[in-house]
Amino acid sequence: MKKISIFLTAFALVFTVACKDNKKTEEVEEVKTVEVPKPELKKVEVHINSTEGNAMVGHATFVEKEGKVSLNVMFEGLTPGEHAIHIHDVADCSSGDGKSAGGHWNPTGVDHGQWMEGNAHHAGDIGNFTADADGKASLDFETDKWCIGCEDATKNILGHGLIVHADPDDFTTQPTGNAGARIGCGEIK
Ligand SMILES: [Cu+2]
Ligand SMILES: [Zn+2]
Repeated sequence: MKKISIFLTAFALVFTVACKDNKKTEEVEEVKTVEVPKPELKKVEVHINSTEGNAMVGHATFVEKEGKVSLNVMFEGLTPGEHAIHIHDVADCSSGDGKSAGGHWNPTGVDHGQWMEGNAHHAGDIGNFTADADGKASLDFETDKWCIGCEDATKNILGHGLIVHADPDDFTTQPTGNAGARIGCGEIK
């Protein structure tokens, strides 16, 4: 009788261990099936360098959130007063005068103008901002007409250039807004 009970106890032990092993295997498999989605890049930082003969610098941050892109820019070294800022066609600041960035980013082929509801304007017509007596300025802008890296070429800001001008945009002169020289240039990429 004693022999049998020892045998049973041993059997029971082996069975318990086997059960535990099964459980462990199942747990590991469950963890494996959990997929962690890789977050898409929805933020772009752009350094704005001065063009030849100018001394301004700027730092722009584009962030896409819930279908809207917000833009914040901090500027230094400007002449006090109003300046235009646009997104131009090409992310290329290699020429000394900023002209390598091309004309205004205009993916839908419309007139230049002031960015407001119901008014024709280029996708890059951000507008004007004002530098203070110390030559500093900041700009905040938000729109649902841009995206960062999406498939829609009429909305995607990547691959374009950010241009700061010597003068303000008059919102009427075609196709530039008569904003004068290009004093700063940044590549959005
Ligand atoms: Cu411009
Ligand atoms: Zn324009």
